[in-house]
Amino acid sequence: MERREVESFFERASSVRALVIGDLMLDEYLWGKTDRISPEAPVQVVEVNREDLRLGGAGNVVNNLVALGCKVSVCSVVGDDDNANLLRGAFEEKGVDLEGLFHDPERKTSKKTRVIAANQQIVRIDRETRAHICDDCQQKVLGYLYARLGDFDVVVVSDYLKGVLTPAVLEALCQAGRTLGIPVVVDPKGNDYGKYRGATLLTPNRKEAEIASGIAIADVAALQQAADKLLSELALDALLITRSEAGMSLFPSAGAAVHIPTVAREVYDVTGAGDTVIAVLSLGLACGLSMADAAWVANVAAGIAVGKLGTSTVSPQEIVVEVGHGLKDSDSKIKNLDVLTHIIAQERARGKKVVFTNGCFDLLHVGHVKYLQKARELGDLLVVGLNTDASVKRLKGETRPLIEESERAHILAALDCIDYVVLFDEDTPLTLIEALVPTVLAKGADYKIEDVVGREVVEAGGGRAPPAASSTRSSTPTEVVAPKPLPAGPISASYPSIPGGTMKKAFITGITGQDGSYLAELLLDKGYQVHGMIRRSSSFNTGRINHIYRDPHEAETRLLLHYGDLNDASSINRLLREVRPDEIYNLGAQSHVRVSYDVPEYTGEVDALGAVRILEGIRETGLNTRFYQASSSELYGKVLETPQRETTPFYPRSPYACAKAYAFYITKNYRESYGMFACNGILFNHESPRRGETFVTRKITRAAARIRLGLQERLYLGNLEAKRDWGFAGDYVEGMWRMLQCDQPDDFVIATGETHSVREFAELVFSRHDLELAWQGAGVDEKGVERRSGKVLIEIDPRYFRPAEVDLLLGDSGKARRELGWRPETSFRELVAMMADADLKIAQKELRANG
Ligand code: NAP
Ligand code: G4F
Repeated sequence: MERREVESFFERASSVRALVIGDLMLDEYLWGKTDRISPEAPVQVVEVNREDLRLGGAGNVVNNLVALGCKVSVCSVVGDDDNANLLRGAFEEKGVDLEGLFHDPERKTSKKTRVIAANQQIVRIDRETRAHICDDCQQKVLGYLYARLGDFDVVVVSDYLKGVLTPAVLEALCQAGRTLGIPVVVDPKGNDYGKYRGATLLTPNRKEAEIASGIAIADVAALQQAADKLLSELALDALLITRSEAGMSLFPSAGAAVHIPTVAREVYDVTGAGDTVIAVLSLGLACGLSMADAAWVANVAAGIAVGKLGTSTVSPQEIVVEVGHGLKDSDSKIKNLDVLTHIIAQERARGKKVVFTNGCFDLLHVGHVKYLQKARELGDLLVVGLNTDASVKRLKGETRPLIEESERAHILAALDCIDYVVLFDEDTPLTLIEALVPTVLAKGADYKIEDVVGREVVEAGGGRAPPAASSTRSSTPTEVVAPKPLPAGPISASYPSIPGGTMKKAFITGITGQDGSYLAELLLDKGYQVHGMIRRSSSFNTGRINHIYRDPHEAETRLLLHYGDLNDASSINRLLREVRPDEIYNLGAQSHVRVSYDVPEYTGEVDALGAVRILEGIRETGLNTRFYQASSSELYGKVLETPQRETTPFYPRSPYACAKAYAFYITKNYRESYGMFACNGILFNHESPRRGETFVTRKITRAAARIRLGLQERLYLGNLEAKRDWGFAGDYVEGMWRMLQCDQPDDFVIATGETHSVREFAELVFSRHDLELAWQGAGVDEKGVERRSGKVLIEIDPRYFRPAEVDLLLGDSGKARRELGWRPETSFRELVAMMADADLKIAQKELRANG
């Protein structure tokens, strides 16, 4: 579907009348913390500090339809209690018609209370009646349906097996729907689908379809078989099977199946996505879309829903925006301000730098194009505000413009460097700038900075004062203003100058490691002279930095390596005296948690005492050096709070974490005792194609690629349930550097705010190689089996279990985001893809080398 079609589809939504019939519920969430066991019984005591009440069950479908803009009526039976009043109140607030909502004093209104502490659901308390509604209520429901069904454009059936949808109600509904030509769309439950016979469309998920059809769905052929069986047995018009990350498949009773791949970019929360699917799908059918088109839009909506935490609805604007992303043709680049405001808000939330410029662009010439290309280089996307014909006339006189606005917009949109074009009718683009709040304003060099319209808006949004224009050419704009590379606040304006020159000197321990190599690249890029400490080894260990290393005899070499060891204070002191660095990054460590159990004393020597050796060295040599200590999320260990932040207490769980805890506190102690500029970066797991091959992510990406090419049979793993907040190492070294540029030293968490299990990581990586995993067995006997071939690809080896495990890490990097302007740029899925693809290339090389 074209974006315009999707837009016009939603324009029709406000005239759609939808009936939702089914089991209504209240979902109550009690959030709290737990740090003690009750003296009364061996159970946790939860101190509740937040409560939340939401519409659940069929109520969430109502939520979704309301968010999409339709008029919604509800038909259901609830109790005659306080919870029923709460439900009524919530619906009335949304303008939902409740004529079909009946009360039975003998029933309890369904309420599910979930108690959640430390990100874990501890208990769920259900208060509900699960019996069929009484005869009297059934008559009321049937009476309502017979009287009102003809008023609706679509009926959505949301069944949770709580008793509203009796066989008699369903039969009457499906029959009347057919007679009146009203689509009846069912989200089914249970094993017996016979009661849905005659409905228009059913939307089971893969597992539900498997159970209902009695056919194991291991591949697309089995999926088709199951669909055929259900379609013919239930006399449906179509069946839509949702398949999680594999997308969804639509099986019309006549015609070929349509398989729609998922469009989810990042999956945070799948709860409620099914309700979004059925709501969008039903709206589509009510508006006269074909089943395939309605399913396509529902799939886009599902992709958005799973990318959100805690909210279960999706707005038409979000869907239009998402469709626009997929169709970046020149036409789709031209937006109205409402839609663009939404897009830009999302892009900014993703950390993208948005550049804005404006003009009449009548008779586009090469000067314009060069200027626009330069402007685009200042950020991640460029928005052009284009004066309408009327505003050009006012500004330039009656004879202008020579080219009318829609043509000018299309010419601009055809340029690669432009991402969006938006027309404005006012004399200045201030309204646009206020709505979009771009990160960078670009203007021609002939403008005086103080005259740039919207400058204050950008600065208030965090931008910096623009530099003075250096060019005076007026017809060819070349100068740009108001870049926002770093937040103005914490970045030191008075960075100490380096005696004898302006080039800053950094000293990195652990430069041959993953982080060391990315940090060295970053600092060289920033113009630093970089000194790295390396250990003498019988074989080369500089593989990760070979690409940036130059012969020191060459002129202008800025990367210099020195032998030394964190276990050898004399080497550290000598190097500090010789190099006299402005910044030290202490990344050197025995960094493997599992290995730290094998070499606990050595780990303490390097990871704990190594840090104090450097701090003492700085103190003794009297250098004014800034110090970064590579602290770790492992310090949180058996977590006492989720998400973990700077104030969360530590609970280290391994010799590695204990050693890092010492290094953390000694860094803080030298800061407080001697006023040293010393910072701890509490970094959560970060990975990359350069990650050591025995850390779990790299172990998986490497093995999956080798298995794909037949170089390896199987992968042995430990605890599949462990969850980590995995980011990209290339993003994280920027955070280290930013910490040392602050006015005051401090400690910062660096994390993505997303957590995933080892199992999930493995599934994604193998699926990237077209190897879909199914899990069989449990505990140490669990196996990851390839669905198609039935081959065992993953087994558990208890050797990789840890004596004490860190189960869940999830970081809150709010402080770093606010005070350092740092944020992760790479999503979890991008990281997985990057690592999987890099290891595939290595495996292909290996295969070629093996002949
Ligand atoms: P890595 O790849 O294992 O690199 C460790 C580096 O330390 C290597 O260059 C290693 O040199 C060096 N090293 C080991 N023992 C040394 C010694 N006795 N003297 C001097 N150098 C020594 O680790 P990484 O992933 O880059 O992590 C960098 C730092 O961040 C480590 O301190 C780690 O504990 C910490 N950290 C990492 C993460 C993460 O997820 N990656 C998260 C939080 C904290 P060789 O090449 O000679 O072995
Ligand atoms: O990849 P891992 O070895 O990393 P871990 O233990 O989280 O430590 C890494 O991150 C820390 C930051 O939190 C750093 F401080 C530290 O230096 C290092 O970079 O293991 C991740 C999880 C663990 O729970 C582990 O039990 O994966 C589980 N796992 C399951 N099977 C495995 C395996 N880990 C490894 N290494 N190998 C396995 O076969």
